[in-house]
Amino acid sequence: MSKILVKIKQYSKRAALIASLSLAVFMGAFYLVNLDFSFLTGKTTQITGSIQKTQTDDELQKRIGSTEVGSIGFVDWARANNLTGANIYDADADGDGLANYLEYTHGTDPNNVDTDKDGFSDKQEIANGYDPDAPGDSKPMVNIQIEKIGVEAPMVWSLSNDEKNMLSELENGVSHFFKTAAPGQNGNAVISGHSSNYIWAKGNFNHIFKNLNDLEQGDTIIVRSMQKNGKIIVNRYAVGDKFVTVPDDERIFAETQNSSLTLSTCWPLGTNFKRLIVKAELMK
Ligand SMILES: [Ca+2]
Ligand SMILES: [Ca+2]
Ligand SMILES: [Ca+2]
Repeated sequence: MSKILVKIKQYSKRAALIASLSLAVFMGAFYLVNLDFSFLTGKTTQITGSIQKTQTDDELQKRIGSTEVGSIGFVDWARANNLTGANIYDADADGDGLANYLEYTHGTDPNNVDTDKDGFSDKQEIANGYDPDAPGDSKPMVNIQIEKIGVEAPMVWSLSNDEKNMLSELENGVSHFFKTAAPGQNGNAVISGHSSNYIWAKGNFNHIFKNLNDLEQGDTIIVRSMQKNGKIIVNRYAVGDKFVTVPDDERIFAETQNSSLTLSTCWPLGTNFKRLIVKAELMK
């Protein structure tokens, strides 16, 4: 091997060593500056800081009552959306009728009247139980939980008052009466569930409300709505009245100013002569 070739080999070895050392120093510096491995894992963080807070701050809590949302904090969200001004919670930046704090709660765009661009404003969708961040007639997935009586069931949105339809819906959970208020909205949300059924009846929810009569004033009912954008809106209701009545008692569907919940089941157990009704109010 000529002397020149040996020298070239030595140089390239040194160059490779310098290159790897520089890369190591660069990676180290990059890590120190970013303190973040997301460039390795491919994960990106949209807004640094209080990601995935489960509790909203006190000011927001006053407005949303018992509702909880898992999300970034309101302040970070407001900053990311360029919301400024004194009345930042109650202001309505895009004029769609939905105050900023409600846009935050539902994960909608506070600077856009119609987040999912389906022709219906964010406010119209929420007031009618539709998912404001999923186009068309998509509704959030809703689940009802009443720990005291062991209830944990999906809520099926009825598309009509047809009894046959409702019976088939009750195979998949509890049933939300057509055109009654959406959970969490102002008005009366009416939900029915089986207390008993024929032993050959299909489905896993044939006795879901069999212990409804054990509920007492002040007991908690939790209704969770899950939007397509991942927002889970948790509404807590406190039990008020409870009574047994005929199926067409107008008190069952009576409208309310505030957000209320009416649970209905056939009564006495094993019959469908009467209804056991439990009324609850959204906790503030
Ligand atoms: Ca708005
Ligand atoms: Ca909006
Ligand atoms: Ca819309």
